[in-house]
Amino acid sequence: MEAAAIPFSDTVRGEIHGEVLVVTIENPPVNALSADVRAGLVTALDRAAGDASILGLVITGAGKTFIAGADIREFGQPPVEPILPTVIERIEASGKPVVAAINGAALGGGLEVALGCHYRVASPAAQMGLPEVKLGIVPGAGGTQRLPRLIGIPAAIDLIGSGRSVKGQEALSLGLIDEIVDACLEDAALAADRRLAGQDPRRTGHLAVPAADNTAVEKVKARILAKARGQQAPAEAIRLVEAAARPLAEGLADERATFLRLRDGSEAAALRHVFFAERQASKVEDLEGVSPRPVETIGIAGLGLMGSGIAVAALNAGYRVIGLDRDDEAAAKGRERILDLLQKNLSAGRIDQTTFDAQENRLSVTAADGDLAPCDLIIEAVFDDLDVKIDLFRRLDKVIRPDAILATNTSYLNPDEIAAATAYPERVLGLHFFSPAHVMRLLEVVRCARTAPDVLATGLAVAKKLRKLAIVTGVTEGFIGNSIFSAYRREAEFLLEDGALPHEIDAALEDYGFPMGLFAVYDMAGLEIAWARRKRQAATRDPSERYVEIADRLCEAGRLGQKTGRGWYAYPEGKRQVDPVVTDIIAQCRANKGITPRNFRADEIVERLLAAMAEEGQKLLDESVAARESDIDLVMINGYGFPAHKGGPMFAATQTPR
Ligand code: 3H9
Repeated sequence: MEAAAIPFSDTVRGEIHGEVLVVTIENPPVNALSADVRAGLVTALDRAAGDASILGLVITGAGKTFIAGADIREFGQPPVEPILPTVIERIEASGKPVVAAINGAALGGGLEVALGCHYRVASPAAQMGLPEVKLGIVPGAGGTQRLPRLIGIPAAIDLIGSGRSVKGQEALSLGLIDEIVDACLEDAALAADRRLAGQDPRRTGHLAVPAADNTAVEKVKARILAKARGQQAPAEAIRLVEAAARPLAEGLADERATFLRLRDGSEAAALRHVFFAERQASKVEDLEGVSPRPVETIGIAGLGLMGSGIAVAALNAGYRVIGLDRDDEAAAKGRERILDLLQKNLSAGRIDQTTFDAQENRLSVTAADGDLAPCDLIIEAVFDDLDVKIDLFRRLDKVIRPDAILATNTSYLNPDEIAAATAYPERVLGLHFFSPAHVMRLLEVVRCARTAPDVLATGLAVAKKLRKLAIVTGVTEGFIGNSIFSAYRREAEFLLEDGALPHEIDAALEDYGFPMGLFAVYDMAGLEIAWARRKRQAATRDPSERYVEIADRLCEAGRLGQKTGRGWYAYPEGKRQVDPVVTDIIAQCRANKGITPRNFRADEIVERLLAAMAEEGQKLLDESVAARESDIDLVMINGYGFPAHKGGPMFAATQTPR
């Protein structure tokens, strides 16, 4: 018999089903654990404890989320009672069984609530994890102490240290949940509650931490710490998990103190900025109420490295793909390259054979422009030359439907010029992918002067389906990312001339959190493309502007990077090493200009590079190329290795007194 809903707070309600109290959290959009939710849960527990007719409880979430965790917006504010650890202790201490019915994402504090429950049932697609390290914190409501009791120390270090989440089947094999339920989750939770009623509840916090194999612990620790690049939270999370075998109260107190300290620190502030920046980025001016055009088939012109990466991203997202290249042989090679990448996904277990077969069936290649006629969107990834691109767009203009969209993947050319050469410039936009396009998350979506709003909206909708982080940019040379990268590069070269050496600059950057210093990146990518560009630009360069010749001298000496065995560094046996020859070339260039070198501290190096980036960023904002500071931060973090835990160059500029 259905009972009327009992309100426990504005966001928590109960319903009595037989002798079980089903407690539902309804706090849209993601059931975050606001003060009202926490208060509602305590009221529900009080009600169950005081009502002899209630034998057990079920906790679940309304909508598609169980609980997304603590309310991140509350982090900057004074804590409001009851705090989450207290709520979870109350759940765990309940004499009546509490079952978590995990209907969707159970993340952070949400999973900690589930860990406090005595039994967990989950739907197969439910996403479970403790992603706190991604916010620069450790779990603060028992996660580091209860999870290892349930799944063991190595698996807990893996989940908490990486912040990755798992779905139903993996959660079941880890022992994180007790049951996966395909059909009615609530019925299964009610049944579990009835089974458990009257027994002493199995309290996670009272379980012994399973003995761990030391080698397994060290292996997973090394993996997590290598990725953490000096961030505090993963190391602290590991420390707390490793010490979980001590008395629960002691572990919880340590965890809470660590959580509070990290929450109020600079890394957490930066990562919170990134979290909200990502949500903000999808809100684009002038697009409210504009519907994207339907896209099912994507044409990709140019099946080189970039084009095949885009094709794989599109196939992964379920699109039909028609690849175009200049002749049958190039098209066949392109198809092979795409299939190779798909095969790698299959071998790595990222897709199964059925998906591989379906993707292969959705792919065709051609050398005839006319075969692109069925496409809803065509992305070109041909050689970055204006004439080549204009010629292609003019040809395509004639064969595709009038409502089909043309996107250019140019990095440096002016897409307005490409658009102007077509019959319908309003259907042209830029989709600037980063290589490898099936891996890199960033996508600059370029709004050209005449791009129609629904064309831009379509670009964004496709980006979302491709699971890319789309950042809208206006037209300027190099858009947001390469403009800022150029300023950064220029400043690094000024630093070289002024007295810093490549390895000193790289060490400062790597210490700051970049995965690789700038000069090491140059060597990896090869120096010749930029050299060719500099030679092309030489005639039009403003002679009054400071120009650093060191890179030219290196290239002239045949030092084109790692593939020639030497560049900014030497690479004996593949190992990066300072090369005195380079130091001499730099000294010579300084002497030619009469520059007396000075020493730079690492923090001075970083400060100068950050200032150059922030200044260029400000220019992009002033020119309305970028809509907001946080968009610039996201571009640099996701496309250029800027450390997320520093928040991006614009955020960092507001944090570091200069
Ligand atoms: C934690 O739990 C600490 C505890 O250990 C200790 C406590 C003592 N709070 O992502 P979406 C907003 S730390 C506040 O676009 P989706 C988001 O800003 C927390 N707001 O949806 C957006 O707002 P708007 C650990 C939040 O469907 C809207 O919800 N938990 C929170 O693509 C929709 O978000 C996490 O880190 C929050 N916790 O994905 C999980 N979460 O519309 C973070 C979201 O105004 N959340 N919002 O822009 C997620 O991963 C995704 O939101 C989720 C849904 C997968 C749940």
